[in-house]
Amino acid sequence: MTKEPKRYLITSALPYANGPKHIGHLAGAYLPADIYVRYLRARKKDVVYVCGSDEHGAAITIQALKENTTPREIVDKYHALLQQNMHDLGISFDIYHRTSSALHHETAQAFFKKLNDAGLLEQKETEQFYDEASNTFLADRYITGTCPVCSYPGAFGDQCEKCGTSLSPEQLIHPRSTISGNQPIKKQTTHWYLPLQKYESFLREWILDNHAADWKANVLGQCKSWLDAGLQPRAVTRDLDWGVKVPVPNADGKVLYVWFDAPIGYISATKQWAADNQKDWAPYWNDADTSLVHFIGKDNIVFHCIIFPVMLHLHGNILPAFVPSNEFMNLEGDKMSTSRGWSIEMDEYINDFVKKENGQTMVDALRYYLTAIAPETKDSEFTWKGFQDAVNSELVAVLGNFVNRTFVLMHKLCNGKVPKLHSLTAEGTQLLDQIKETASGTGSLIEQFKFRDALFEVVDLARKGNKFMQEQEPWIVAKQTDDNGNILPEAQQKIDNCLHLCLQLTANLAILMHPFLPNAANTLCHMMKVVPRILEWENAGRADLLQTGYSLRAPELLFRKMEDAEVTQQVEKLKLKSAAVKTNAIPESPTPSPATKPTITFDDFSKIDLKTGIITKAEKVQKADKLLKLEVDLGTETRTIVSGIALHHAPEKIIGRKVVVVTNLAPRTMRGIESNGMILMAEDANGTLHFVGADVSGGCNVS
Ligand code: B3M
Ligand code: ZN
Repeated sequence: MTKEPKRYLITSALPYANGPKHIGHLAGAYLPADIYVRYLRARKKDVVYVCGSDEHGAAITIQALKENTTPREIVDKYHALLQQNMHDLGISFDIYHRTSSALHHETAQAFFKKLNDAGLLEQKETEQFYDEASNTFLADRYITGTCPVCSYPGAFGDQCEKCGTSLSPEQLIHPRSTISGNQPIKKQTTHWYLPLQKYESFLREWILDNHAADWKANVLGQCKSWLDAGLQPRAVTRDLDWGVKVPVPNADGKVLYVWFDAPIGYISATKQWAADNQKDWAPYWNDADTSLVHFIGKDNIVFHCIIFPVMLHLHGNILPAFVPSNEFMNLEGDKMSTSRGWSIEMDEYINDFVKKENGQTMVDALRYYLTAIAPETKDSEFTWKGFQDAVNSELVAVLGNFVNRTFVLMHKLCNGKVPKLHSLTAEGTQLLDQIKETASGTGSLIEQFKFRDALFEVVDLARKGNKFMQEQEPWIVAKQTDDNGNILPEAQQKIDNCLHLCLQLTANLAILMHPFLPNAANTLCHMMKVVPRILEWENAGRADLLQTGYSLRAPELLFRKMEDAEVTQQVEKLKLKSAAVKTNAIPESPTPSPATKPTITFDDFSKIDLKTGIITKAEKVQKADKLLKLEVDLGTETRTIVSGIALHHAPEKIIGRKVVVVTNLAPRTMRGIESNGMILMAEDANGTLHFVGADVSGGCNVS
């Protein structure tokens, strides 16, 4: 056993304040950290949990361009939203800070200056892509092009979001400016670099030798492939005006690279927390007896395991003890993506399930399912049906049911008081042993970051409780009565024994479920009329948590069933949302080379029903800039089709136009209009849409 550290500093990746975040983010970096932190607090450890909004970088400035506003407005708006969402879902940060704060700017500048003054950074002049139309150097998301690895046409200058490969702008095929869509030129500029290649052996020893046994395989694997590929000097500054100014003379127009300043945000958040709570922040970052743990998603591994550790090492700070990164969570068969509309935003979930019901049961339901399917070792998948099954057949049918039966029977058969334990049978002893085992097992799994398994242990304990109750069947025993209908003393003793143990088990469940399901645990405390102090972990495993004779409240609803209709409604909503994004989307930048799709068979092709048609009517759809409502004559019938071509074709100019129509696509409703077909269009390099024509009358089959 390794010695327990003196204190813990837990971080969750700072989300970009450029839009709402989805439940995949929640499952990846926030919920597991929250479970871990709640557990450590229950063990009365010295623990600080920091997070905050990442408010710099191209993610922010490009969103400002899109929303036609300033970066400041963007970060103010989304910082508030994210902070509220996290709070609503029970993520218990000790501080949720922001990187636009003065304290952060000072902290990040001092960090940079210390490295620079010590000669640990290198300054280099290089040629970089430049957009003449907007007078901007193009790095990161300011430049897009085709991914050299997977041919995705919308890859960014720092990463392809399709295949996850890290890129540099030079690697993009057909690079274009995100701002103007133009082809960039090259221009000289000076930047500061972190010479990562000098620290390869330091990293190898620290990660691959020291942590080979206690870090997760997915994290070690990524680190190893970065190291094996050979590390390169990494630019830590950018030519931008939004960000932390580079703190050296004559560096106007230069800011720190967002991935240089953002992780320092963990330090500035700790400083702010300490200032707010009259504490000293320094030992959390400088004392080797601190366990620093970064919870992140897998796309952030290189920053937290390679780059930031080198920065910390050079700056004289401690290194992370663990980086329990998760893989990704997919949604209903596809990658979760806010921009493609294929996502459940935290905000949406809160509006649909939490605010509406004015209760917390659905917060815990989400926390439960996300933990049960957490992508701890490989990608996992959220489905609404799976969510319903987990809630109905585990939370409601096992946990909720056990607690409810126990309370109902205790009120009915024991006067609403904790009955006495008269004697302990073999089954009773076994149950108490199971409680103890679960208590230590759950704790040790949490310590190993195996939250899924830990949660299964807790539910399994409730399952054992149900089994015990089923075998003891106090409701049958209660039928042994005298002539006046009073339960016989011997029978009553049996009932008392059973319910006493079930109540002690319930109290234990409250402790064990608390890190995962804090609301349900608090409701249980209320029902048991105990103060939340009972939830301290050292109490787990005890058989005397509730005093004999103590009167308890009536059972309350811990979890509610999910109806089939809710599942259908949510799946439908998801499809509509992504369809709306598709129709409204204008290409972010012109697509230079169309992506090649995989080969299909003739059978695949012949499933598509293509017919020629003639546009007979065309009008704009109200409040939808990009949509036209068309009537298309297909010879034997006329169809209404909604088409996203309004930016390219005036309605009055396309009457009489001959088109090719996919006629057997499932109908789709857009802006309240049912669209029954799709018109084939060709997109040129500038993103303009042209009709794919056929010079014949309407109604001919196309094959
Ligand atoms: N904002 C990237 C992300 O949201 C970034 C994390 C920063 S952690 C220091 O994926
Ligand atoms: Zn790619």
